[in-house]
Amino acid sequence: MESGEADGGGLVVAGGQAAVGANGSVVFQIYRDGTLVADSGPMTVGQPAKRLTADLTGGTELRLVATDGGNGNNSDHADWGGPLSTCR
Ligand SMILES: [Ca+2]
Repeated sequence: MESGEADGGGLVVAGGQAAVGANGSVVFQIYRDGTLVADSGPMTVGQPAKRLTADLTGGTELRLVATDGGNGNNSDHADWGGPLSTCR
């Protein structure tokens, strides 16, 4: 996902769900200006979606990242659902 502005402070809430295949595993992360501000931890197939919340105050760039969970990308599939940002 491309960057978004959080001028003057903001909050992002996003859900993530993994993965296709028995061996699939991913990690969802939110970065504010290159700093990790939320991390789902490892997620595997069959787990319910997790909601991540991050404070974007003072940030100028938001990145939503899905990694391979540290074990390669075999069978990995990651979906971000309904990212929502708010300004205060
Ligand atoms: Ca993986």
